[in-house]
Amino acid sequence: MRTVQKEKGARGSWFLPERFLQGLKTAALGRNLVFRERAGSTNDLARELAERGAPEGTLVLAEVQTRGRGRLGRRWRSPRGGLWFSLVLRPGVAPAPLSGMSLVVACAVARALREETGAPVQVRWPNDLVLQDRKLGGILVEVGTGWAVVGIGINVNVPLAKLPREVRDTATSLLESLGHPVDPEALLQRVLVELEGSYETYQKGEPLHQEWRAFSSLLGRRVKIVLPEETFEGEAMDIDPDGALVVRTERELRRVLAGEVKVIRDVGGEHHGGPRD
Ligand code: BT5
Repeated sequence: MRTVQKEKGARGSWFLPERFLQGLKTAALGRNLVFRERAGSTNDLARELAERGAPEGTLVLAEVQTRGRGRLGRRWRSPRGGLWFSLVLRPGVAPAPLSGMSLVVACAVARALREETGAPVQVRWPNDLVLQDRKLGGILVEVGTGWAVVGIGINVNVPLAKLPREVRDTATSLLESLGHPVDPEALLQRVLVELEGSYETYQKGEPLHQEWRAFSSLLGRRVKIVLPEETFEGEAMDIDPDGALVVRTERELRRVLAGEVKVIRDVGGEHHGGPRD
């Protein structure tokens, strides 16, 4: 069943729910749709809906978020021009480590962006979408009893000037990188199709780590890992089937399941932006 919920008086938006649904080629993702021109955080809305029994695939989309969230309570800037949305999922299996789930989503989104725009989007473990090491988007996975909410933010037609300086220095958008605007509706449709495919594979327990490796912006590079209690450096060697980043330090191989990664430039020789394999 297709359901569209749109707030009263919504107008002047690029997003037309009926047209979007007509062109959507998924079985479940996005079929139940909540659209807001302005929301606090689509993840908050989706969590409430999930708690109240919203079906799997429910999509919450906002044109602008006033309280967009990143991980660990960080802010996610969400001006007009971006794609800011969340999906309610109901994984049949106990949710695997969040890094695994983030990677499934991040790679599916990267694949969709590459196919729609040709931009060589990569995934910076565990949840960033990057273009030439600049942050193009991010994934925020949150889980509760019987549900997972996957939040996806993509700087599509966002001029960098619309982002605060501290973000501008490390961010990019498709508009900035390609030099022209991209159709956000077609992009969203494609993201949902790619995501549905990857989610099915993930649900069946089939391996996806070959793709995680291929899309990674980190492998073969010197990185600094920041954990709550310690920080260490090493070479990013691999992403294993659980979604852990394998880092070779001077003494040992370490598996990192969650944490922050910084690429260290100009250390250990050249810097290369492309995937290794
Ligand atoms: C993320 O967190 O990258 C996850 C972002 C998820 C956003 C989506 S939008 C739809 C849904 N609803 C929400 O409320 N959230 C999700 P993290 O790895 O913690 O990165 C956060 C950091 O990215 C911030 O501290 C800034 O440095 C930077 N940042 C903030 N806004 C940005 C933007 N628009 N583009 C690039 N970088 C940004």
